[in-house]
Amino acid sequence: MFNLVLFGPPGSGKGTQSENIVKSYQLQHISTGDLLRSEVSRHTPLGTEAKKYMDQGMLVPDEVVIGMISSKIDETPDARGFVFDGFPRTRTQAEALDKLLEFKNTKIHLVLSLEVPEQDLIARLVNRGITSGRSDDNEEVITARIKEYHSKTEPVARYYNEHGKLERVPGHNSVPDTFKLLSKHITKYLLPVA
Ligand code: B4P
Repeated sequence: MFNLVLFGPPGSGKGTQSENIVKSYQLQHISTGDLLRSEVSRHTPLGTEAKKYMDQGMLVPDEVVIGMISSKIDETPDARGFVFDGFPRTRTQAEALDKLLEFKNTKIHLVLSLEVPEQDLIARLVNRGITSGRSDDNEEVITARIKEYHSKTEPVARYYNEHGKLERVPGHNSVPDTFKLLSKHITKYLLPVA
């Protein structure tokens, strides 16, 4: 089993690149953003709670997200591996993920951090907001999301760096060029299937 964390600020391309990675390497994709948006659109109690935070650009509480991840991993016990997209976003989530995976006799093998200048992040997300209908893709909420990233999520990169798992990858190039850079790191562990 090979488990990858795709890390980076809002709009760095985690969702975009995850799609390519899961196709090429036949891995399971777990995106906490997608899972939360699905709960919101189905008006579940979890979704109603999460929406309050997401609409303000704040992180959803750790216990909500960790519970969701645990049941998602259990859905595909025979997976070749997982791509965690947008998770972990706090040190508490990172420690919880390590424990969950240890319990399943596996671990995080690699963390790829997409590095993109802040002005590009804002431009991408504002642009997406024009068509996405996402309530968190307007300039005010985007600024709050980036602030939340610096205060709560950046420490996760330090955590993985201390464990020797972090690789920083430039993410400001085109989608295919960025995918090539990410693939260089992944193929040290796993060969592409497609
Ligand atoms: P997410 O859904 O994870 O979204 P994101 O960080 O904004 O986007 P991502 O980095 O995936 O960018 P994307 O590829 O889409 O989070 C949304 C919210 O959910 C959070 O704010 C939080 O409230 C909550 N949440 C999620 N996970 C959580 C957790 N673990 N704990 C607590 N709360 C959590 O790309 C963005 C845009 O850029 C797209 O339009 C794309 O087309 C474009 N793009 C991508 N790559 C490009 C490139 N190379 N060049 C040009 N444009 C590019």
